Amino acid sequence: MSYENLTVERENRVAVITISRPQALNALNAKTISELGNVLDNLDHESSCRVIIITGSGEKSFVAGADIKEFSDFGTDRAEELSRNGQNSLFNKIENMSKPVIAAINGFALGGGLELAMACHIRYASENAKLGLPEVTLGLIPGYGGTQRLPKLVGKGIANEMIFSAKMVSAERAREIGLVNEVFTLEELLPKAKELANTIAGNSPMGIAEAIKAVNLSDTAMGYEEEIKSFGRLFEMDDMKEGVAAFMEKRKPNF
Ligand code: CO8
Repeated sequence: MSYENLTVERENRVAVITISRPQALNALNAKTISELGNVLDNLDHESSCRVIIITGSGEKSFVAGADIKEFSDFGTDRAEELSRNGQNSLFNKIENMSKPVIAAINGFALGGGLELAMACHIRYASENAKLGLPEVTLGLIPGYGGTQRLPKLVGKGIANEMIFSAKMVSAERAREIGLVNEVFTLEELLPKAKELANTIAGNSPMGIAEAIKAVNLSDTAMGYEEEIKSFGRLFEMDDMKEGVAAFMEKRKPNF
């Protein structure tokens, strides 16, 4: 299937989605959000795909935000709808995928772009990346989950500073505050993201899917119970039988 604003490449059991609207620094318009939602739905059901990487085209920008030109004349109802649809059809979907999604942040990750990266399970960045939530400079607030996910990643104090000041942080600062896991040169970014993806792809997909559910509930009262339930469910699944058998037989598991 071909998309207007994305490309999808598969390598081994890893799919790389590249957001490509270079004329707008890969800003997320409605079409791109819908295409991303569709491709993620397909990949979630594709058994040959175990890990997904999302990156931006070019060497300057991951995603420079939601497309400001598209919503500039909206009123309350349409703005709420845009925010709600985006959250449901893309941002929450990523967080709740059954397979890991890695953001490879290759430049600006601003507004909806940083919110997209924060919805992913793991973030790697290139040295030139700049990350921020500049919505208050537009008289707005983050509307794709940024007020909720940023405090969970970096704590309320730093999140407040970033949101109120609208200042961008460097990749190195983002690593210091836990907003990204690792920083690489631009050339190394995608190979390193693929290396991690391939390591993950060799592990039990059933275990990973259950781990995603449990980790996603880690800041709720249901987290411990979900962990117990997931732990139990896995004992009825093939991956656990293969993983434990491989350990006993001193061989690598074949998931
Ligand atoms: N939307 C639309 N177009 C954009 C965007 C954007 N977010 N960012 C860049 N562009 C366009 C520019 O308009 C320009 O197009 P043109 O050449 O036609 O004028 C082109 O991309 C290149 O950009 P610049 O010339 O500005 O490049 P610079 O290197 O000078 O600057 C910056 C790069 C600093 C990234 C600058 O482009 C910028 O500040 N962009 C806007 C960043 C921003 O404010 N992002 C947040 C947007 S709001 C948002 O994300 C809200 C999320 C929640 C939404 C909830 C529901 C709606």
